[in-house]
Amino acid sequence: MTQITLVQGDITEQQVDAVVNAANSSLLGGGGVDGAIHRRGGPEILAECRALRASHYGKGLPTGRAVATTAGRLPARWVVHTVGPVYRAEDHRQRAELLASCYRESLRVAVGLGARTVAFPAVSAGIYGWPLDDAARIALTAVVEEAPDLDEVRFVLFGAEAYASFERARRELGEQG
Ligand code: AR6
Repeated sequence: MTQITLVQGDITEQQVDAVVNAANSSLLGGGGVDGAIHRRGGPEILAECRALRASHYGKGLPTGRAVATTAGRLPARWVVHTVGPVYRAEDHRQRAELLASCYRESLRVAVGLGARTVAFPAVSAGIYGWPLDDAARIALTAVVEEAPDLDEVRFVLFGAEAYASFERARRELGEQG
């Protein structure tokens, strides 16, 4: 059974097979986790992203999808880039489904590569504005429902507030199940 762990820290420092990047559909980098991954991982990741754009995603990687590159100088083997939805209260249900899809698709890509350990940030919960408690609930539910064949899925939360949200969500989901 896949172990789900929560840690407070920096995703670029995780020694796991695959780290997930909260990217945007251009795949050409940005701020937040995306900026940190490209900065620490070096230019090899961006070069692969450009190649993927040219070969498959000329119009950009759609929201809710995921695609992998190598991890450059990061202590991981692969980066799985996924595009979260921007938060908007109006069509919450549809956007929440896209956020869940980011987790499912990233897990499928990672399992397809042969990864045993995968680290996620709180996708969409930064620049894309998703409220942390809700983002945490969606993330944990998606991973539990997908039930991937992995040893560990690690959520790497940047700061005490994000960590507390995930801990609360895990407790609540555990009580339901
Ligand atoms: N390690 C772990 N978590 C981090 C790190 C880090 N090094 N840095 C930030 N976080 P965000 P999004 C947290 O904004 O909301 C980019 O420009 C952060 O505190 O990285 O999906 C992309 O190119 C927050 O809790 O991603 C897109 O344009 C969470 O990671 C856009 O931002 C996600 O925040 C995507 O926005």
